[in-house]
Amino acid sequence: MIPSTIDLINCEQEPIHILGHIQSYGYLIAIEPDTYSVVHASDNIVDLVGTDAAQLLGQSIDKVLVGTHLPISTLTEILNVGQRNDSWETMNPHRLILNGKVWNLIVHQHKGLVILEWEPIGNDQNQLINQQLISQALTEVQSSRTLDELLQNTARRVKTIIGFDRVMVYQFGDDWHGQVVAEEKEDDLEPFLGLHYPASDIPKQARELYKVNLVRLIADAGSVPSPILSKPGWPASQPLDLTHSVLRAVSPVHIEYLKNMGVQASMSMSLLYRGELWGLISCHNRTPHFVDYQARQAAKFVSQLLSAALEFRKDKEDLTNLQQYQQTGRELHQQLLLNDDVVRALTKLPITALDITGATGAALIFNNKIHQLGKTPDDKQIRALADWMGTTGTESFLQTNQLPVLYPPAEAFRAVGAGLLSIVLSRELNEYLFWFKPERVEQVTWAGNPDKPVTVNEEGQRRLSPRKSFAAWTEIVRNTSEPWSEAELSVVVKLREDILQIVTRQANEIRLLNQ
Ligand code: BLA
Repeated sequence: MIPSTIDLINCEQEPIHILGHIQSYGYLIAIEPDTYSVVHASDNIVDLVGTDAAQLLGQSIDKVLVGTHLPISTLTEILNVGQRNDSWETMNPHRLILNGKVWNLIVHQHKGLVILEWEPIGNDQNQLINQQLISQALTEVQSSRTLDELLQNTARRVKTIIGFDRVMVYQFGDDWHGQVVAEEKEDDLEPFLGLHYPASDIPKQARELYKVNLVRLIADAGSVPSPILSKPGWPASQPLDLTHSVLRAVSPVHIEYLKNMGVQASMSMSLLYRGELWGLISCHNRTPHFVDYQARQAAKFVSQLLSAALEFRKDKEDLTNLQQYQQTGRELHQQLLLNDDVVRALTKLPITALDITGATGAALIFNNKIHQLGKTPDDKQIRALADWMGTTGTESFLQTNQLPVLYPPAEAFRAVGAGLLSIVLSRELNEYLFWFKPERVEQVTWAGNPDKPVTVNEEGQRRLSPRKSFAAWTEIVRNTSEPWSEAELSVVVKLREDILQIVTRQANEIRLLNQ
Protein backbone atom coordinates (compact mmCIF):
# COMPACT_ATOMS: atom_id res chain seq x y z
CA MET A 1 0.00 0.00 0.00
CA ILE A 2 1.18 3.52 -0.76
CA PRO A 3 2.04 5.38 2.48
CA SER A 4 -0.63 7.88 3.43
CA THR A 5 1.77 10.85 3.38
CA ILE A 6 2.20 10.35 -0.38
CA ASP A 7 -1.55 10.11 -0.78
CA LEU A 8 -1.97 13.48 0.84
CA ILE A 9 0.62 15.04 -1.45
CA ASN A 10 -1.25 13.55 -4.44
CA CYS A 11 -4.31 15.19 -3.05
CA GLU A 12 -2.67 18.60 -3.21
CA GLN A 13 -1.69 17.96 -6.81
CA GLU A 14 -5.18 17.41 -8.20
CA PRO A 15 -5.72 20.39 -10.57
CA ILE A 16 -9.26 21.14 -9.43
CA HIS A 17 -9.70 24.23 -11.65
CA ILE A 18 -9.26 22.25 -14.89
CA LEU A 19 -10.99 18.94 -14.24
CA GLY A 20 -13.10 19.34 -17.40
CA HIS A 21 -16.64 18.91 -16.04
CA ILE A 22 -19.50 21.06 -14.86
CA GLN A 23 -22.40 20.25 -12.56
CA SER A 24 -25.25 19.05 -14.73
CA TYR A 25 -27.96 21.41 -13.46
CA GLY A 26 -26.40 24.09 -15.68
CA TYR A 27 -24.91 24.54 -19.14
CA LEU A 28 -21.67 26.06 -20.35
CA ILE A 29 -20.23 27.52 -23.55
CA ALA A 30 -16.87 29.25 -23.99
CA ILE A 31 -16.30 31.50 -27.01
CA GLU A 32 -13.50 33.51 -28.51
CA PRO A 33 -14.48 37.17 -27.92
CA ASP A 34 -13.37 38.39 -31.38
CA THR A 35 -14.83 35.72 -33.63
CA TYR A 36 -17.67 34.50 -31.37
CA SER A 37 -16.52 31.02 -32.31
CA VAL A 38 -17.48 28.29 -29.81
CA VAL A 39 -14.32 26.75 -28.34
CA HIS A 40 -15.83 24.63 -25.56
CA ALA A 41 -19.35 23.43 -24.77
CA SER A 42 -20.72 21.20 -22.05
CA ASP A 43 -21.97 17.87 -23.36
CA ASN A 44 -25.47 18.52 -21.93
CA ILE A 45 -25.94 21.77 -23.93
CA VAL A 46 -28.24 19.85 -26.26
CA ASP A 47 -30.89 19.92 -23.51
CA LEU A 48 -30.82 23.73 -23.54
CA VAL A 49 -30.52 24.55 -27.23
CA GLY A 50 -31.60 21.37 -28.99
CA THR A 51 -28.31 21.01 -30.88
CA ASP A 52 -25.52 18.61 -29.96
CA ALA A 53 -22.36 20.11 -28.49
CA ALA A 54 -20.30 18.45 -31.25
CA GLN A 55 -22.25 20.38 -33.90
CA LEU A 56 -21.82 23.71 -32.15
CA LEU A 57 -18.06 23.47 -31.59
CA GLY A 58 -16.06 25.65 -33.98
CA GLN A 59 -19.26 27.41 -35.16
CA SER A 60 -20.23 30.99 -34.49
CA ILE A 61 -22.30 31.54 -31.35
CA ASP A 62 -25.31 32.71 -33.49
CA LYS A 63 -26.34 29.14 -33.95
CA VAL A 64 -26.50 28.62 -30.20
CA LEU A 65 -28.21 31.90 -29.53
CA VAL A 66 -31.19 31.02 -31.68
CA GLY A 67 -31.94 28.27 -29.20
CA THR A 68 -31.32 30.43 -26.13
CA HIS A 69 -33.46 33.43 -27.17
CA LEU A 70 -30.48 35.67 -26.47
CA PRO A 71 -30.20 38.21 -29.33
CA ILE A 72 -26.67 38.60 -30.64
CA SER A 73 -26.97 42.36 -30.06
CA THR A 74 -27.57 41.75 -26.36
CA LEU A 75 -24.57 39.45 -26.16
CA THR A 76 -22.40 42.01 -27.94
CA GLU A 77 -23.54 44.66 -25.48
CA ILE A 78 -22.75 42.39 -22.52
CA LEU A 79 -19.28 41.67 -23.88
CA ASN A 80 -18.55 45.31 -24.69
CA VAL A 81 -19.51 46.62 -21.27
CA GLY A 82 -17.91 43.70 -19.42
CA GLN A 83 -14.62 44.07 -21.29
CA ARG A 84 -14.53 47.84 -21.09
CA ASN A 85 -14.83 48.04 -17.31
CA ASP A 86 -13.88 44.48 -16.41
CA SER A 87 -17.18 44.57 -14.58
CA TRP A 88 -18.53 41.09 -15.26
CA GLU A 89 -19.59 40.45 -11.71
CA THR A 90 -21.62 43.64 -11.26
CA MET A 91 -23.49 42.94 -14.51
CA ASN A 92 -24.37 39.35 -13.65
CA PRO A 93 -26.79 37.66 -13.80
CA HIS A 94 -28.60 38.21 -17.10
CA ARG A 95 -32.13 36.94 -17.11
CA LEU A 96 -33.47 34.87 -20.04
CA ILE A 97 -36.72 33.08 -20.70
CA LEU A 98 -36.30 29.82 -22.47
CA ASN A 99 -38.88 27.08 -23.09
CA GLY A 100 -41.18 28.88 -20.69
CA LYS A 101 -38.56 28.75 -17.94
CA VAL A 102 -36.48 31.61 -16.51
CA TRP A 103 -32.70 31.22 -16.53
CA ASN A 104 -29.77 33.14 -15.15
CA LEU A 105 -26.95 33.64 -17.61
CA ILE A 106 -23.64 34.33 -15.87
CA VAL A 107 -20.86 35.71 -18.05
CA HIS A 108 -17.19 36.29 -17.39
CA GLN A 109 -13.93 36.45 -19.29
CA HIS A 110 -10.84 34.52 -18.25
CA LYS A 111 -7.60 33.71 -20.04
CA GLY A 112 -8.80 35.05 -23.38
CA LEU A 113 -12.15 33.25 -23.50
CA VAL A 114 -15.65 34.43 -22.66
CA ILE A 115 -17.46 31.85 -20.55
CA LEU A 116 -21.26 31.74 -20.61
CA GLU A 117 -23.06 29.70 -17.95
CA TRP A 118 -26.80 29.14 -17.73
CA GLU A 119 -28.46 27.99 -14.53
CA PRO A 120 -32.02 27.81 -13.18
CA ILE A 121 -33.52 30.65 -11.19
CA GLY A 122 -35.47 30.75 -7.91
CA ASN A 123 -38.55 32.90 -7.45
CA ASP A 124 -38.67 36.69 -7.15
CA GLN A 125 -40.22 36.59 -3.73
CA ASN A 126 -37.05 34.97 -2.40
CA GLN A 127 -35.05 37.86 -3.73
CA LEU A 128 -37.13 40.32 -1.78
CA ILE A 129 -36.71 38.25 1.37
CA ASN A 130 -32.96 38.10 0.74
CA GLN A 131 -32.78 41.88 0.59
CA GLN A 132 -34.45 42.06 4.00
CA LEU A 133 -32.16 39.39 5.40
CA ILE A 134 -29.09 41.25 4.20
CA SER A 135 -30.10 44.46 5.92
CA GLN A 136 -30.92 42.53 9.10
CA ALA A 137 -27.49 40.92 8.88
CA LEU A 138 -25.89 44.35 8.63
CA THR A 139 -27.62 45.52 11.78
CA GLU A 140 -26.68 42.33 13.61
CA VAL A 141 -23.02 42.50 12.64
CA GLN A 142 -22.88 46.05 13.91
CA SER A 143 -24.56 45.17 17.19
CA SER A 144 -22.85 41.85 18.04
CA ARG A 145 -21.05 42.37 21.31
CA THR A 146 -18.74 39.38 21.28
CA LEU A 147 -16.96 37.45 18.55
CA ASP A 148 -18.98 34.31 19.37
CA GLU A 149 -22.21 36.25 18.99
CA LEU A 150 -21.05 37.65 15.65
CA LEU A 151 -20.15 34.20 14.31
CA GLN A 152 -23.37 32.64 15.58
CA ASN A 153 -25.53 35.41 14.10
CA THR A 154 -23.81 35.03 10.75
CA ALA A 155 -24.39 31.27 10.72
CA ARG A 156 -28.08 31.84 11.52
CA ARG A 157 -28.48 34.43 8.75
CA VAL A 158 -26.82 32.27 6.13
CA LYS A 159 -28.99 29.32 7.15
CA THR A 160 -32.14 31.41 6.62
CA ILE A 161 -30.95 32.62 3.20
CA ILE A 162 -29.92 29.26 1.72
CA GLY A 163 -32.12 26.95 3.79
CA PHE A 164 -29.54 24.19 4.42
CA ASP A 165 -29.68 21.69 7.34
CA ARG A 166 -26.37 22.81 8.82
CA VAL A 167 -24.32 26.00 8.57
CA MET A 168 -20.90 26.20 10.24
CA VAL A 169 -18.22 28.81 10.62
CA TYR A 170 -14.94 26.96 10.14
CA GLN A 171 -11.71 28.68 11.27
CA PHE A 172 -8.25 27.71 10.04
CA GLY A 173 -5.31 27.46 12.47
CA ASP A 174 -1.68 28.40 11.73
CA ASP A 175 -1.06 24.90 10.38
CA TRP A 176 -4.23 24.97 8.21
CA HIS A 177 -6.10 22.42 10.27
CA GLY A 178 -9.48 23.85 11.21
CA GLN A 179 -12.16 24.00 13.86
CA VAL A 180 -15.91 24.54 13.77
CA VAL A 181 -16.34 27.73 15.84
CA ALA A 182 -20.06 28.40 15.28
CA GLU A 183 -22.91 26.20 14.12
CA GLU A 184 -26.58 26.54 13.30
CA LYS A 185 -28.28 23.23 12.55
CA GLU A 186 -31.44 21.19 12.52
CA ASP A 187 -32.10 19.61 15.93
CA ASP A 188 -31.83 16.01 14.77
CA LEU A 189 -28.27 16.43 13.46
CA GLU A 190 -25.33 15.63 15.73
CA PRO A 191 -23.32 18.76 16.59
CA PHE A 192 -19.94 19.43 14.93
CA LEU A 193 -19.30 22.55 17.03
CA GLY A 194 -15.79 22.47 18.53
CA LEU A 195 -14.57 19.60 16.34
CA HIS A 196 -11.18 19.86 14.63
CA TYR A 197 -10.40 18.63 11.10
CA PRO A 198 -6.93 17.93 9.63
CA ALA A 199 -5.40 20.35 7.09
CA SER A 200 -5.59 17.69 4.36
CA ASP A 201 -9.42 17.89 4.36
CA ILE A 202 -9.12 21.14 2.39
CA PRO A 203 -5.88 20.81 0.42
CA LYS A 204 -3.64 23.72 -0.57
CA GLN A 205 -4.79 24.16 -4.18
CA ALA A 206 -8.42 24.29 -2.98
CA ARG A 207 -7.56 26.95 -0.41
CA GLU A 208 -5.75 28.96 -3.10
CA LEU A 209 -8.77 28.73 -5.41
CA TYR A 210 -11.13 29.76 -2.62
CA LYS A 211 -9.18 32.99 -2.13
CA VAL A 212 -10.06 33.95 -5.71
CA ASN A 213 -13.53 32.47 -6.13
CA LEU A 214 -15.39 33.11 -2.90
CA VAL A 215 -18.47 30.86 -3.22
CA ARG A 216 -19.04 27.31 -4.37
CA LEU A 217 -22.12 25.19 -4.48
CA ILE A 218 -22.31 21.45 -4.88
CA ALA A 219 -26.02 21.11 -5.52
CA ASP A 220 -26.17 17.32 -5.77
CA ALA A 221 -23.20 15.16 -4.81
CA GLY A 222 -24.95 12.17 -6.43
CA SER A 223 -25.44 13.71 -9.90
CA VAL A 224 -23.22 12.82 -12.84
CA PRO A 225 -21.15 15.83 -13.98
CA SER A 226 -21.33 16.86 -17.63
CA PRO A 227 -18.01 16.74 -19.53
CA ILE A 228 -16.78 19.86 -21.36
CA LEU A 229 -15.97 19.20 -25.02
CA SER A 230 -13.48 21.24 -27.08
CA LYS A 231 -13.56 22.18 -30.77
CA PRO A 232 -11.64 19.89 -33.15
CA GLY A 233 -7.92 20.60 -33.13
CA TRP A 234 -8.01 22.41 -29.74
CA PRO A 235 -4.89 21.29 -27.81
CA ALA A 236 -5.66 18.86 -24.99
CA SER A 237 -2.92 20.64 -23.04
CA GLN A 238 -5.21 23.71 -22.78
CA PRO A 239 -8.29 22.55 -20.90
CA LEU A 240 -10.86 25.22 -20.02
CA ASP A 241 -9.83 27.04 -16.82
CA LEU A 242 -12.84 27.05 -14.47
CA THR A 243 -11.29 29.20 -11.73
CA HIS A 244 -14.14 31.74 -11.88
CA SER A 245 -16.86 29.41 -13.14
CA VAL A 246 -20.05 29.01 -11.09
CA LEU A 247 -20.81 25.52 -12.40
CA ARG A 248 -17.39 23.89 -11.89
CA ALA A 249 -17.79 20.23 -10.92
CA VAL A 250 -15.74 19.58 -7.81
CA SER A 251 -13.04 17.01 -7.17
CA PRO A 252 -14.34 13.41 -7.02
CA VAL A 253 -12.27 12.92 -3.84
CA HIS A 254 -14.29 15.64 -2.15
CA ILE A 255 -17.57 14.21 -3.46
CA GLU A 256 -16.68 10.95 -1.76
CA TYR A 257 -15.86 12.84 1.45
CA LEU A 258 -19.30 14.45 1.39
CA LYS A 259 -21.00 11.10 0.81
CA ASN A 260 -19.07 9.62 3.75
CA MET A 261 -20.40 12.48 5.86
CA GLY A 262 -23.97 11.78 4.72
CA VAL A 263 -24.11 15.08 2.83
CA GLN A 264 -25.80 15.46 -0.59
CA ALA A 265 -25.44 19.21 -1.05
CA SER A 266 -22.60 21.44 0.16
CA MET A 267 -21.96 25.12 -0.16
CA SER A 268 -19.08 27.14 1.18
CA MET A 269 -18.10 30.80 1.26
CA SER A 270 -14.60 32.10 1.90
CA LEU A 271 -13.78 34.26 4.91
CA LEU A 272 -10.70 36.38 4.27
CA TYR A 273 -8.44 38.32 6.59
CA ARG A 274 -6.03 40.65 4.77
CA GLY A 275 -6.28 38.62 1.57
CA GLU A 276 -5.52 35.34 3.36
CA LEU A 277 -8.09 32.64 4.06
CA TRP A 278 -9.25 33.01 7.70
CA GLY A 279 -11.92 30.35 7.39
CA LEU A 280 -15.01 29.20 5.52
CA ILE A 281 -18.70 29.25 6.09
CA SER A 282 -19.42 25.61 5.33
CA CYS A 283 -23.00 24.46 4.75
CA HIS A 284 -24.44 20.96 4.45
CA ASN A 285 -27.74 19.50 3.36
CA ARG A 286 -28.74 15.85 3.63
CA THR A 287 -30.65 16.00 0.35
CA PRO A 288 -29.74 17.67 -2.96
CA HIS A 289 -30.36 21.40 -2.74
CA PHE A 290 -29.91 24.04 -5.44
CA VAL A 291 -29.32 27.64 -4.34
CA ASP A 292 -29.79 30.18 -7.14
CA TYR A 293 -27.31 32.89 -8.11
CA GLN A 294 -29.03 35.71 -6.25
CA ALA A 295 -29.28 33.75 -3.02
CA ARG A 296 -25.63 32.71 -3.36
CA GLN A 297 -24.69 36.37 -3.80
CA ALA A 298 -26.74 37.26 -0.71
CA ALA A 299 -24.95 34.57 1.32
CA LYS A 300 -21.62 35.75 -0.10
CA PHE A 301 -22.44 39.29 0.92
CA VAL A 302 -23.15 38.18 4.50
CA SER A 303 -19.86 36.29 4.59
CA GLN A 304 -18.04 39.38 3.29
CA LEU A 305 -19.66 41.39 6.06
CA LEU A 306 -18.28 38.89 8.53
CA SER A 307 -14.81 39.07 6.89
CA ALA A 308 -14.82 42.85 7.22
CA ALA A 309 -16.03 42.70 10.84
CA LEU A 310 -13.34 40.12 11.71
CA GLU A 311 -10.69 42.29 10.12
CA PHE A 312 -11.89 45.34 12.02
CA ARG A 313 -12.01 43.53 15.36
CA LYS A 314 -8.62 41.92 14.92
CA ASP A 315 -6.99 45.17 13.80
CA LYS A 316 -8.44 46.96 16.83
CA GLU A 317 -7.25 44.24 19.22
CA ASP A 318 -3.77 44.17 17.62
CA LEU A 319 -3.52 47.94 17.85
CA THR A 320 -4.47 48.03 21.54
CA ASN A 321 -1.89 45.34 22.36
CA LEU A 322 0.76 47.03 20.26
CA GLN A 323 0.16 50.43 21.88
CA GLN A 324 0.32 48.89 25.34
CA TYR A 325 3.57 47.01 24.66
CA GLN A 326 5.08 50.02 22.90
CA GLN A 327 4.31 52.27 25.85
CA THR A 328 6.01 49.84 28.26
CA GLY A 329 8.87 49.51 25.76
CA ARG A 330 9.36 53.30 25.79
CA GLU A 331 9.41 53.36 29.59
CA LEU A 332 12.01 50.60 29.62
CA HIS A 333 14.08 52.55 27.12
CA GLN A 334 14.00 55.58 29.44
CA GLN A 335 15.25 53.39 32.29
CA LEU A 336 18.07 52.20 30.06
CA LEU A 337 19.03 55.75 29.12
CA LEU A 338 19.07 56.89 32.75
CA ASN A 339 21.03 53.91 34.09
CA ASP A 340 24.58 52.92 33.32
CA ASP A 341 23.87 49.41 34.41
CA VAL A 342 22.00 47.54 31.64
CA VAL A 343 21.23 44.59 33.91
CA ARG A 344 19.74 46.83 36.57
CA ALA A 345 17.70 48.77 34.00
CA LEU A 346 16.25 45.60 32.50
CA THR A 347 15.64 43.51 35.60
CA LYS A 348 15.67 45.49 38.85
CA LEU A 349 13.56 48.66 38.31
CA PRO A 350 9.73 49.09 38.28
CA ILE A 351 9.49 48.16 34.61
CA THR A 352 11.34 45.01 33.62
CA ALA A 353 11.97 43.22 30.35
CA LEU A 354 9.19 40.85 31.37
CA ASP A 355 6.58 43.61 31.08
CA ILE A 356 6.94 44.33 27.38
CA THR A 357 5.38 41.05 26.18
CA GLY A 358 2.71 38.64 27.36
CA ALA A 359 5.45 36.19 28.50
CA THR A 360 5.31 34.66 31.99
CA GLY A 361 9.08 34.42 32.40
CA ALA A 362 12.21 36.11 31.08
CA ALA A 363 15.95 35.62 31.44
CA LEU A 364 18.89 37.84 30.62
CA ILE A 365 22.32 36.33 30.08
CA PHE A 366 24.81 39.14 30.21
CA ASN A 367 28.47 39.30 31.26
CA ASN A 368 28.31 35.56 31.81
CA LYS A 369 25.60 35.88 34.49
CA ILE A 370 21.96 34.80 34.38
CA HIS A 371 19.19 37.08 35.66
CA GLN A 372 15.70 35.60 35.89
CA LEU A 373 12.27 37.22 36.01
CA GLY A 374 8.97 35.39 36.61
CA LYS A 375 8.70 31.68 35.85
CA THR A 376 11.69 30.36 33.95
CA PRO A 377 13.73 27.18 33.46
CA ASP A 378 16.60 26.77 35.98
CA ASP A 379 20.14 28.18 35.53
CA LYS A 380 21.55 25.02 34.02
CA GLN A 381 18.71 24.75 31.53
CA ILE A 382 19.06 28.40 30.53
CA ARG A 383 22.80 28.00 30.00
CA ALA A 384 22.25 24.93 27.81
CA LEU A 385 19.58 26.80 25.87
CA ALA A 386 22.02 29.67 25.28
CA ASP A 387 24.65 27.22 24.03
CA TRP A 388 22.09 25.79 21.61
CA MET A 389 21.12 29.29 20.47
CA GLY A 390 24.75 29.77 19.46
CA THR A 391 24.30 26.95 16.94
CA THR A 392 21.08 28.18 15.35
CA GLY A 393 22.47 30.42 12.62
CA THR A 394 22.86 34.13 12.23
CA GLU A 395 19.40 35.57 12.83
CA SER A 396 19.16 38.30 15.45
CA PHE A 397 16.05 36.82 17.00
CA LEU A 398 14.20 33.53 17.25
CA GLN A 399 10.57 32.83 18.04
CA THR A 400 8.65 29.61 18.40
CA ASN A 401 5.55 28.43 20.21
CA GLN A 402 6.86 24.84 20.06
CA LEU A 403 10.36 24.99 21.50
CA PRO A 404 10.52 21.24 22.32
CA VAL A 405 10.02 20.48 18.61
CA LEU A 406 13.09 22.57 17.66
CA TYR A 407 15.07 21.81 20.80
CA PRO A 408 14.04 18.50 22.46
CA PRO A 409 15.69 19.17 25.91
CA ALA A 410 13.02 21.90 26.34
CA GLU A 411 10.47 19.14 26.95
CA ALA A 412 11.82 18.99 30.51
CA PHE A 413 10.80 22.62 31.18
CA ARG A 414 7.80 22.88 28.86
CA ALA A 415 5.53 23.76 31.82
CA VAL A 416 7.26 27.15 31.96
CA GLY A 417 8.86 27.39 28.53
CA ALA A 418 7.09 25.63 25.65
CA GLY A 419 7.28 28.96 23.83
CA LEU A 420 10.48 30.96 23.39
CA LEU A 421 11.11 34.45 22.05
CA SER A 422 14.77 35.32 22.05
CA ILE A 423 16.95 38.22 20.95
CA VAL A 424 20.65 37.90 20.37
CA LEU A 425 22.72 40.58 22.07
CA SER A 426 26.07 39.00 21.21
CA ARG A 427 26.63 35.51 19.87
CA GLU A 428 30.39 35.79 20.53
CA LEU A 429 29.84 36.59 24.21
CA ASN A 430 26.86 34.22 24.48
CA GLU A 431 24.56 37.09 25.52
CA TYR A 432 20.81 36.75 25.04
CA LEU A 433 17.44 37.88 26.31
CA PHE A 434 14.85 35.11 26.52
CA TRP A 435 11.10 35.33 27.06
CA PHE A 436 9.13 32.20 27.92
CA LYS A 437 5.49 31.20 27.62
CA PRO A 438 4.13 28.10 29.40
CA GLU A 439 2.74 25.00 27.73
CA ARG A 440 -0.92 25.29 26.89
CA VAL A 441 -2.23 21.75 27.22
CA GLU A 442 -5.11 21.58 24.85
CA GLN A 443 -7.59 18.86 24.34
CA VAL A 444 -8.35 18.70 20.65
CA THR A 445 -11.36 16.73 19.54
CA TRP A 446 -10.80 15.63 15.97
CA ALA A 447 -13.56 14.50 13.68
CA GLY A 448 -12.08 11.04 13.13
CA ASN A 449 -8.47 9.96 13.58
CA PRO A 450 -6.40 12.73 11.94
CA ASP A 451 -3.50 10.34 11.31
CA LYS A 452 -5.70 8.26 9.04
CA PRO A 453 -7.25 10.75 6.70
CA VAL A 454 -7.29 8.37 3.73
CA THR A 455 -8.28 4.80 2.97
CA VAL A 456 -7.88 2.83 -0.22
CA ASN A 457 -11.21 2.59 -2.00
CA GLU A 458 -13.21 -0.61 -2.35
CA GLU A 459 -11.54 -1.68 -5.58
CA GLY A 460 -8.29 -1.39 -3.64
CA GLN A 461 -6.65 0.72 -6.33
CA ARG A 462 -4.85 4.01 -6.67
CA ARG A 463 -7.83 6.32 -6.31
CA LEU A 464 -7.90 7.11 -2.62
CA SER A 465 -10.83 8.28 -0.66
CA PRO A 466 -11.12 10.29 2.52
CA ARG A 467 -11.49 8.41 5.80
CA LYS A 468 -14.81 6.74 6.34
CA SER A 469 -15.21 7.43 10.02
CA PHE A 470 -16.00 10.82 11.46
CA ALA A 471 -16.29 9.46 15.01
CA ALA A 472 -14.73 11.99 17.40
CA TRP A 473 -11.08 11.34 18.25
CA THR A 474 -9.61 13.11 21.22
CA GLU A 475 -5.95 14.04 21.37
CA ILE A 476 -3.95 16.05 23.84
CA VAL A 477 -1.73 18.62 22.17
CA ARG A 478 1.50 19.03 24.14
CA ASN A 479 4.70 21.04 23.88
CA THR A 480 2.90 24.10 22.51
CA SER A 481 2.39 27.57 23.98
CA GLU A 482 0.25 30.51 22.90
CA PRO A 483 1.84 31.97 19.78
CA TRP A 484 3.86 35.22 19.88
CA SER A 485 2.03 38.13 18.33
CA GLU A 486 3.43 40.62 15.85
CA ALA A 487 3.09 43.31 18.53
CA GLU A 488 5.32 41.30 20.89
CA LEU A 489 7.88 40.66 18.16
CA SER A 490 8.12 44.28 17.08
CA VAL A 491 8.57 45.58 20.63
CA VAL A 492 11.24 43.02 21.41
CA VAL A 493 13.14 43.76 18.20
CA LYS A 494 13.06 47.48 19.07
CA LEU A 495 14.37 46.71 22.59
CA ARG A 496 17.30 44.85 21.03
CA GLU A 497 18.24 47.97 19.04
CA ASP A 498 17.95 50.15 22.16
CA ILE A 499 20.16 47.84 24.22
CA LEU A 500 22.79 47.48 21.52
CA GLN A 501 22.93 51.23 21.04
CA ILE A 502 23.50 51.79 24.74
CA VAL A 503 26.04 48.99 25.08
CA THR A 504 27.99 50.33 22.07
CA ARG A 505 27.88 53.88 23.44
CA GLN A 506 29.17 52.67 26.82
CA ALA A 507 31.97 50.68 25.15
CA ASN A 508 33.02 53.78 23.21
CA GLU A 509 33.01 55.91 26.33
CA ILE A 510 35.24 53.40 28.14
CA ARG A 511 37.57 53.33 25.14
CA LEU A 512 37.83 57.13 25.13
CA LEU A 513 38.48 57.23 28.87
CA ASN A 514 41.30 54.72 28.50
CA GLN A 515 43.01 56.62 25.71
C1 BLA B 1 -12.81 20.72 -0.57
N1 BLA B 1 -13.18 20.19 1.83
C2 BLA B 1 -13.40 20.93 0.70
C3 BLA B 1 -14.34 21.97 1.00
C4 BLA B 1 -14.68 21.84 2.32
C5 BLA B 1 -13.98 20.72 2.83
C6 BLA B 1 -15.62 22.78 3.06
C7 BLA B 1 -14.86 23.02 0.05
C8 BLA B 1 -15.91 22.51 -0.87
C9 BLA B 1 -17.30 22.53 -0.28
O1 BLA B 1 -17.87 23.59 -0.15
O2 BLA B 1 -17.82 21.44 0.07
C10 BLA B 1 -13.95 20.18 4.13
N2 BLA B 1 -16.22 20.53 4.95
C11 BLA B 1 -14.91 20.32 5.14
C12 BLA B 1 -14.64 20.28 6.53
C13 BLA B 1 -15.80 20.49 7.16
C14 BLA B 1 -16.79 20.66 6.16
C15 BLA B 1 -13.33 20.05 7.16
O3 BLA B 1 -17.98 20.92 6.38
C16 BLA B 1 -15.98 20.50 8.61
C17 BLA B 1 -17.12 20.55 9.22
N3 BLA B 1 -10.43 16.00 1.38
C18 BLA B 1 -9.99 15.07 2.28
C19 BLA B 1 -8.83 14.42 1.74
C20 BLA B 1 -8.61 14.98 0.50
C21 BLA B 1 -9.62 16.00 0.29
C22 BLA B 1 -8.05 13.36 2.46
O4 BLA B 1 -10.48 14.84 3.36
C23 BLA B 1 -7.59 14.63 -0.47
C24 BLA B 1 -7.05 13.39 -0.56
C25 BLA B 1 -9.72 16.82 -0.86
N4 BLA B 1 -11.37 18.65 -0.29
C26 BLA B 1 -10.53 17.97 -1.10
C27 BLA B 1 -10.49 18.63 -2.37
C28 BLA B 1 -11.34 19.71 -2.29
C29 BLA B 1 -11.89 19.72 -0.97
C30 BLA B 1 -9.65 18.20 -3.56
C31 BLA B 1 -11.65 20.70 -3.38
C32 BLA B 1 -12.99 20.44 -3.98
C33 BLA B 1 -13.21 21.39 -5.13
O5 BLA B 1 -13.50 22.59 -4.88
O6 BLA B 1 -13.07 20.92 -6.28
